[in-house]
Amino acid sequence: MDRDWELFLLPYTQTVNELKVKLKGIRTSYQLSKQHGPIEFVTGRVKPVNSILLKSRTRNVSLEKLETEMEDLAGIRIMCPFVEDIYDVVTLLKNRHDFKVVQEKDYVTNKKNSGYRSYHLICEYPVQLIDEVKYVLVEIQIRTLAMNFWASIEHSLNYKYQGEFPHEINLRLQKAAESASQLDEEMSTIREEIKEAQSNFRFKDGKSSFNRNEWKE
Ligand code: 0O2
Ligand code: 0O2
Repeated sequence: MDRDWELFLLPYTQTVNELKVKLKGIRTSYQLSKQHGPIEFVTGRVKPVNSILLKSRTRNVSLEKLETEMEDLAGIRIMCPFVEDIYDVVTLLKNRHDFKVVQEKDYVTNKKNSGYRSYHLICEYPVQLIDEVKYVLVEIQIRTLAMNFWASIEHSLNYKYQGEFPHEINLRLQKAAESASQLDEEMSTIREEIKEAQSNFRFKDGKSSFNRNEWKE
C-alpha cells in the first residue's frame, strides 16, 4: 500500500504535542502552588514508521487497521518521583474531561515476566483537525524514575538481541528489575519517615521549631 505517512501520522503528532503541553501544565501548577508534584517530567513520541511496519508484521495487524489496532502510534510517558504518585496521576487523568480512558493495564502491581513495571492507560483523544474532530488512540505510560531507568536500558539492549535475550541475561534483567522495585520501596519509606518527623515540627514565622507540646502535661 502506498501511504503518505506524514499525512497519516499528522493527527498523532498533534495529539502528542497537545498532551505534552497539558501535562507539563499540571507539573507547573504543582510547582507554583508549592505542593508535592506527582509529575517529574513528561516525554512523548510518535511511533517511527519502521517500528510501525515491524510491529504490524510481528503482531499481524493489517495496515488498514492501524488506527484501531495499534494503540501506541501516539505515546506519552509520565515519570513520577514515587510509586504512590503513579496512582495519583492515574486518578487525575481519569477525571479529565478532554479525553477518555478506554483501557488500563497495571503492570506496577502485576509486573510483566521480563520484570517490566509501568501503568498504561489507553486513551481516546479528540484532536481538532482543519474541518473535523478525529478520535485517536494514545498510550500513556506512567512510571517512576527507577522503572524508567530499567525499561529504557532493557529496551535499548533488546535491540541488540532482537527481542530474544539469552536465558541468563533474562534472569539478570529480572533481578535488576527487582532491585529497581526495592529502590522505589525504600524511597517511599524514607519519604514517609521524613513526613512523620516533619509533623513533629511546628512552623512559626516561616521557621520550623521542634514541637515540644508532646512534653507538656
Ligand atoms: P524541562 O524544563 O527540562 O522539564 P520536548 O519536545 O523537549 O518537550 P520530548 O522530545 O518528548 O520533549 O522528550 P525529551 O526531549 O526526551 O524530554 C522531554 C523533557 O523531559 C525535557 O524537558 C527533558 O529535560 C526532560 N527529561 C528527559 N529525561 C529526563 C531525566 O532523566 N530526568 C529529568 N528530570 N528530566 C528529563 P523539557 O520539557 O524540555 O523542559
Ligand atoms: P516501543 O515504542 O518500541 O516501546 P499486549 O498485547 O497487551 O500483551 P502490547 O500490545 O505489546 O501487549 O502492549 P503492552 O505490553 O501493554 O505495552 C507495550 C509497550 O509497553 C511497549 O511498546 C513498550 O514501550 C512497553 N513495554 C512492554 N513490555 C516491556 C518490556 O518488557 N520492556 C520494556 N522496556 N518495555 C516494555 P512497544 O510496542 O515495544 O514499542
